[in-house]
Amino acid sequence: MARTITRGNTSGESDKSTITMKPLILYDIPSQLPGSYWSPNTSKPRFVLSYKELPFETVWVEYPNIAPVLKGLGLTPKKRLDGSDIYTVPVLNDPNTGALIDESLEIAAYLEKTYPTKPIFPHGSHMLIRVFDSAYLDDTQPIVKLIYVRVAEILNPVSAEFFRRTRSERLQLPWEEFSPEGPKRDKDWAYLEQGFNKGEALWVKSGREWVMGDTFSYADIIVASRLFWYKRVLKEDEWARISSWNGGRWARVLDKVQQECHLS
Ligand SMILES: N[C@@H](CCC(=O)N[C@@H](CS)C(=O)NCC(=O)O)C(=O)O
Repeated sequence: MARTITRGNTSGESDKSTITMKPLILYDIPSQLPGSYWSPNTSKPRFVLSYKELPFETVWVEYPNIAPVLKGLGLTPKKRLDGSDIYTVPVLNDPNTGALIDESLEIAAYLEKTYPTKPIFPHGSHMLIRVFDSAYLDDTQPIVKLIYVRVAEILNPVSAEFFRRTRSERLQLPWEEFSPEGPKRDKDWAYLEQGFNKGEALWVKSGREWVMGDTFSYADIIVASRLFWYKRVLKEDEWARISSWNGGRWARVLDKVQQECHLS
């Protein structure tokens, strides 16, 4: 039956359209930022849904509620390296098919298979993009501690407390020592800049617009989701620092992906 739904977007504007499918449901973590969403992992399915022009709604879940809510949905936990259980978002529920999926990459694969219009794994690139997805995380690790500090600053208090405590436990490091201003933080910035320089070298070699050359794909969403995270949670001067690298490449890359996905 046709129904009028409000399409999920981040600009705060509502785009009413009459469509014949039920909105998909994306589980995400809220923040105090305008538009709320900030997480790199949950922004990936958000980019995909928006790119494919699929209607969706968000269920906001604070950090301490992620495990009970996902358990309640019937999902099984994943295992951390130490063998303990962990539940994570994003999770996507598609009421049109009954599917319930976690892991951003599996959500992307599901959406591609179920809603193939506007492909995100074009030209048979599914397997290559899976490899790209796991390779992409490596260069950014040291700076993640500064990002965590910034994340705690934008979360709602109930999530911020949980986030600080659990990250401190997982990294076995007192929160105050995550990213003290000074030589340690400077070193992490230098490492991050090196990582971006490597990315720049690849981009220059390719000389093309997107990771796959002239064709937009999920690989661009992977790149953009991390940039988006930095832009959202870092202080203005910190994002300005990243934007100034490589002739302003990174702010441009993020802008272009956001435009392509109609997502601000
Ligand atoms: N590999 C997962 C990672 C998801 C993930 O780490 N999600 C974080 C939020 S960005 C989470 O839910 N963490 C729960 C916790 O730390 O308790 C994916 O790509 O979906």
